[in-house]
Amino acid sequence: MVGLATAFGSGAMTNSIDDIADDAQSFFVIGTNTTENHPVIGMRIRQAVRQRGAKLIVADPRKIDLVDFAVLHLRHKPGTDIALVNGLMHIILANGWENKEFIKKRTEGFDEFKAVVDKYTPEKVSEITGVPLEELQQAAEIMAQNKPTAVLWAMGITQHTTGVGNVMSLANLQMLLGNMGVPGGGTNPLRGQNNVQGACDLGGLPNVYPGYQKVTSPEIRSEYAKAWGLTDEQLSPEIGLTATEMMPLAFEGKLKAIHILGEDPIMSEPDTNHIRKALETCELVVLQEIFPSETEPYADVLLPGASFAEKDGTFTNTERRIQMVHKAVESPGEAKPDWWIISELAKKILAIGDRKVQEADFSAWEYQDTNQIMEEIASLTPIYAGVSHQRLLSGETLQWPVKDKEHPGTPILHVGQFSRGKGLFSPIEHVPPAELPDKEYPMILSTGRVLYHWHGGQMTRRSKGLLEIYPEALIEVNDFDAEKLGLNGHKRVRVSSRRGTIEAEAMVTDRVPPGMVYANFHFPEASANELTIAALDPVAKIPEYKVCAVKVEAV
Ligand SMILES: Nc1nc2c(c(=O)[nH]1)N[C@H]1C(S)=C(S)[C@@H](COP(=O)(O)OP(=O)(O)OC[C@H]3O[C@@H](n4cnc5c(=O)[nH]c(N)nc54)[C@H](O)[C@@H]3O)O[C@H]1N2
Ligand SMILES: Nc1nc2c(c(=O)[nH]1)N[C@H]1C(S)=C(S)[C@@H](COP(=O)(O)OP(=O)(O)OC[C@H]3O[C@@H](n4cnc5c(=O)[nH]c(N)nc54)[C@H](O)[C@@H]3O)O[C@H]1N2
Ligand SMILES: [Mo]
Repeated sequence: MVGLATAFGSGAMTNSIDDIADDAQSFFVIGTNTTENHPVIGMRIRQAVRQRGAKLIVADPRKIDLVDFAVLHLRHKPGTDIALVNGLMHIILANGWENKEFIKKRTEGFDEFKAVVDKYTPEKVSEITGVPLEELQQAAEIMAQNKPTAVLWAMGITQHTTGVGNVMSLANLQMLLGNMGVPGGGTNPLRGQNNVQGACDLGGLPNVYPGYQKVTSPEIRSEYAKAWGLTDEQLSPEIGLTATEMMPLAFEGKLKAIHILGEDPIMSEPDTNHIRKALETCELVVLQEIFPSETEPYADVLLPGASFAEKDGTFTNTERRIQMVHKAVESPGEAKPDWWIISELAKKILAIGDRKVQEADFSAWEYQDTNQIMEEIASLTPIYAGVSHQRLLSGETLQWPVKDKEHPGTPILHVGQFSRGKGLFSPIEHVPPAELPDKEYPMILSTGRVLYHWHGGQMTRRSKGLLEIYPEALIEVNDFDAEKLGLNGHKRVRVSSRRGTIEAEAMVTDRVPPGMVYANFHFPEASANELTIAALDPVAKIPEYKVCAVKVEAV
């Protein structure tokens, strides 16, 4: 999955779990179902509310569990976050609650930004979002009177065609209130996969080398070419493709081979029918997996990877903390650590490739262990420059940037100064989602997770205990809609979009508002992605998993 840049640089939590939990006077939890998807952080928020009276505002179309702990639940329409946040900032400015000194000293672009926010009057915002005027006023007041506010978000903010704009709006809000670079504040995207932060940090994005260094920079390219025994020309100066751009190209027959590592696109990419055809059309599909996933039938070659419990290395968690993992059990069969498979593959490609390869190229791929890989990372990645297995093993807990071997790491980013110098305010306008309900498809589908399962469920559907608790996909339907659909007694529903149809049991609940259903993508027999739309954010290329139009019928 692609990362999202903010006004300050890389997409990462600016603050740490501890300082947020201990020092935030208020929380703005927007588009994160924290207790189900980040249970440790969810627990710390609940404790902060109960034990020291921190004020919690939840902004989520669904009545998630944290709402029980909130002083205010803003139940806005899906895909209206920019309007909502602009509205809150409008009220903050109208009351003079902004941090004038912070804005003057540490930011730029304020006037252009303010010109846009001025247009988002409470009345206009209430109309777009469906949030009552008093609640908008209350939310702005709570944030102004309980500083600092920690802003936390996850996929409810990013998985939209306006994902980048949503994130930038939240950055605007925190700069306006002067909540950056202080304990208990910050912009905090809660990262998802155990090592998605590490994967992004170390170049698992199409536009950057490790440490968010641009592939388009000739100096950076030269540095990497030298380290890897290549000429500059052997490294592409062009930005590559994201996963969501590869699939349409495979579908058109323009992308001929794909190597899928630790992803199950048949379950997790939007519009499954489209993905099936894309993988069928692709001439070579290599799948590097720990289980025969739903994508396995489309693979020409399977490369068995070792699971997290069967290898050594580091994972970087959501608060930029680099942590060691150790091999606990032997891998079954022929499974090998992913790094080993990749380096063997690289050597084979170099050997048969038509580039004039010298012996030196191979040595760049001769790793003995992950300790040696970390040494290379440190030598080429400024934010990891001081990281070593030795330091981690001696008990140091390092959060990047770790600038050198003596540097203690950085629990809070942007103290005193932003990495780009001044923080940039961005004028952001509300744009509606790509597909809204109409006569034929009158309801909104939103998709996401439940506590008991993990994405396509390859791991969690193999766990007996979890399957006992949550054995099949449930679709959340509001009581009001259930009655309209004639669901009394029956519980099965058919949900259709322009792209596909699923059938599953309904869970009749006020967790979803009227007019909206919520489905997960944990079960192949009723996966939400049969229905979702592959509309992308133009910058981050993230799909709009959180909004599409559907028809719901009782069966
Ligand atoms: N149990 C479990 N935990 C997980 C995962 C898992 O599969 N299972 N996956 C991990 C991964 S990779 C990730 S990325 C994270 C995801 O963590 P979350 O983002 O918390 O997960 P989602 O279930 O997608 O929930 C998104 C929330 O956004 C809300 N939402 C939907 N549309 C909108 C909108 O337009 N605006 C706003 N403000 N909110 C909206 C939804 O109602 C929901 O509460 O979870 C991680 N943790
Ligand atoms: N509708 C809808 N779709 C979504 C989302 C949503 O909210 N709604 N969320 C999106 C998000 S945020 C995410 S992160 C994706 C997640 O989607 P995926 O990345 O596809 O899901 P996972 O189940 O986390 O992992 C995929 C596979 O990795 C394998 N695996 C696990 N460990 C290892 C390992 O060490 N090595 C190797 N080689 N393989 C391993 C597992 O067996 C699994 O089959 O889904 C996205 N899709
Ligand atoms: Mo994710």
